[in-house]
Amino acid sequence: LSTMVVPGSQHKLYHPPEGLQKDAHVPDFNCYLELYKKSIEEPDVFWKEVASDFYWKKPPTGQILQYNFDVTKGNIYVKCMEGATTNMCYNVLDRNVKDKNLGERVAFYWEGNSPDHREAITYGQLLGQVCRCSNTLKQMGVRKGDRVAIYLPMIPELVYTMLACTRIGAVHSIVFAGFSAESLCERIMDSQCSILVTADGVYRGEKLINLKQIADEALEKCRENIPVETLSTPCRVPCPDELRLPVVFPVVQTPWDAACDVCWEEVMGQVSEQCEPEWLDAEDPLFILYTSGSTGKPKGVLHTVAGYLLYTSLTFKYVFDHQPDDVYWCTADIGWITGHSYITYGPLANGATSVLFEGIPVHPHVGRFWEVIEKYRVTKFYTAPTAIRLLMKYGLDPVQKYDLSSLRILGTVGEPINPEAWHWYHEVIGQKRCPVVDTFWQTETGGHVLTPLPAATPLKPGSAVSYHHIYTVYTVFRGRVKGRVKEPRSGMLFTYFKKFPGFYVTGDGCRRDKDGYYWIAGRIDDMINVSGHLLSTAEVEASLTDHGAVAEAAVVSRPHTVKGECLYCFVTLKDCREFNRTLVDELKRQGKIMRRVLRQIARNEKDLGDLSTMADPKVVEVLFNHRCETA
Ligand code: 6R9
Repeated sequence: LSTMVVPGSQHKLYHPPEGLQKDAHVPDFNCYLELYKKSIEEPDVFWKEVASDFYWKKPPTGQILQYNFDVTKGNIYVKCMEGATTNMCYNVLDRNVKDKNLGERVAFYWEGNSPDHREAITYGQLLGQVCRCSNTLKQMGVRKGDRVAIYLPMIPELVYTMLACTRIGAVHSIVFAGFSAESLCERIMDSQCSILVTADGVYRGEKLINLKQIADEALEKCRENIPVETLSTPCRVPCPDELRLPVVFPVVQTPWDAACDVCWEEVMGQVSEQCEPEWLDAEDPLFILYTSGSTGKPKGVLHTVAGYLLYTSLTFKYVFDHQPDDVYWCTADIGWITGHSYITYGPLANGATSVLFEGIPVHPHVGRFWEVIEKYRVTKFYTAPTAIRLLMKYGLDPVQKYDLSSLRILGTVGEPINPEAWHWYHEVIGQKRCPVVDTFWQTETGGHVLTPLPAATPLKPGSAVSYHHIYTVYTVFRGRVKGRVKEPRSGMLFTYFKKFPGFYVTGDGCRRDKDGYYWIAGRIDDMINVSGHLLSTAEVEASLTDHGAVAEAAVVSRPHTVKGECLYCFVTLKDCREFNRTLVDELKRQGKIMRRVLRQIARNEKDLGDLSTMADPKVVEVLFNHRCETA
């Protein structure tokens, strides 16, 4: 890789390696400029070409892209491929298996939490499993437009279920399997899901998470929150049923309620491997995913079929310069947008072979990532700066044990990457051979917004993006104004246009240097990015003030060497309370009111089960002693 210092610039430029440029989709900067020009001057021609790779049951009736981003000119809208009908699942599976003859190609190398657990799933097998799951969901009454909550760890069944939803036109709402019962319930209620798909439990590293138990708690909360009469209207009831997964690995004995629990293995065995896809309108909903909102309530982001398909497939192909012999690995969890777009939809739409990883970077040892790269000969690797900073701490030894010579492109996402981490990633992991694509984007945008292209863009370490970037393939980025982009994007949401008419506001601040490179400076709203995950300060403040001792709370961010940012909380206490270690511990746990226990106290049920997560289990006895018998 050749490097040079731009006259007048303090930053070295890292140029794309020639070897990579040879067969790249966008082999050099001029080629990029041509694409860019075409996308701006002839957007319809540009997108028609992208769309021509996919199957449309009915072609679009009008222009491929129609939009208004200017609130002063009427309602904000974006329409992509209006009038067309299609199916996401058909495009990412059937098209690959039948039209492209890729049935035998591995879609996923699944690698479990333990290195001994692995499975290779071909496109053909994936299609079969997805059809079975589709038939199962249909048998359980799920119809087009219904919402299905998915609370699963990183196991193949997660991919089967999400694709099954898209096959039958149901809208999946995936909740990260690390969220609490409260969060799960809140999301189920908000999108009025009729079914919840979960697993018994999962080991994350050495820690066991009892998912089914948490799911049961969440459903109980949901049922408490809806009026009884609603309960009698079956299709409106959140989660009357539950589809349960088998014990994937022997974990725990889970409670079982035959009245509403359904066992995955039993039902999947009884249904056919064939299922006709439901043909949907291009603008029909595809999925809902919740992201933190600055008001404190999670925000449900809805993506629609055609725009999301075109955008994730195009960005995956160009940004990771996808080639047929690649083994691609994105370490995100599918519970986040990165996993939706760049583990499931983008890669599958390109017929890619990916690693699907259930584990964590430090289990059973701190070289696990590098071991997996060697094991599957990974060529493109996509992770978060927080993971890089964590693994940097362990030095070179854990890396040098493994052969990383298969790697060709590295990527990061989720938060700004500091130059120190960038250099370590580039030198130690990429062995100075691999460009680092630092991709800036959001749940709302569905796909990359600002990013270098690996064979076309010289890089500056720590600059989130380069001077020209994929987003400008069809938008104009006005860098002078903080975090604003102009013109539409497929897969884009319809909000955030109020502040600057005609512009989408990302909520991030950014600096543009004299060479035209953008440096994302972090959020300009009340959001904090901890380990690549956005938290709303309002939400944390609300949780703190829920505690009886707290009068007021204010939460701000503080830099953290591994997590990027961490929460720094100021609280003022009510007069009678004293600040001490116990209170601090309580506040850290705040937000988990154990309603299960309170309910049992109210009902005088003495067998309370596990109280180990309570701040002070002794309080239970006190509450029992003061129970009020009369209603
Ligand atoms: C994909 C994802 C979005 C927020 C975004 C910004 C931050 C993401 C970044 C980045 C600097 C990058 N962010 N990628 N900041 N450089 N390469 O993370 O979506 O969870 O919705 O978060 O993350 O602040 O606004 P999401």
